[in-house]
Amino acid sequence: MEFKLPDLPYSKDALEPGISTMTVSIHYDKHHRGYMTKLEKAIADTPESSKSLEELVQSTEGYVFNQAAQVWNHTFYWKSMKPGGGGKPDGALLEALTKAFGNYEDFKQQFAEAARDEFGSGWAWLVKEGDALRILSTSDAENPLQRGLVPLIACDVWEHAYYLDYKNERDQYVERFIDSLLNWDFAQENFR
Ligand code: MN3
Repeated sequence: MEFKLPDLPYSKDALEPGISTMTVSIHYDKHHRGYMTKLEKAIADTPESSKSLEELVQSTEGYVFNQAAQVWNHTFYWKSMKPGGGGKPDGALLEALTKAFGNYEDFKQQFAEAARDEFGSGWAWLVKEGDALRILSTSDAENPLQRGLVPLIACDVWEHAYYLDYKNERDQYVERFIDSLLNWDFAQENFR
């Protein structure tokens, strides 16, 4: 199947001041698009080229998996943020969050810790396992779909996601992600 890099769900300057136009531009145009280009090249004229992106993520390993999962993860990451995001979810999602973590503040702290403490490059996720929510961190391109989990939110903690704006201060980036960018509407869609 033919892949197309999805458009960003907002303009490149829309996440300012949390994430700069420069970071979004490089991250989307160079990194995200770069994974797509490498994936297309790697699977051209192979049986893999007839699979969907989700199928590739769940059935490949090594180089092809890394490119496919990074395409999928980044598309999910862009949707996990919105201008003027943050705040608390409501309804059933808030109930599930409270059940899993005690309260919103404890969720926030645990998510921030998972994002901060992931050693090297990787991702922090809010996922659904059965009916319960949990926080997961993964290395490199690893992805919750591989483990049969339902991702609700992804935070990219590769250095390219924050280094231009926050230098080595990953925790400041993560705090901004949670407090003013996190798209609870998207989490709610995935929670159903
Ligand atoms: Mn990235």
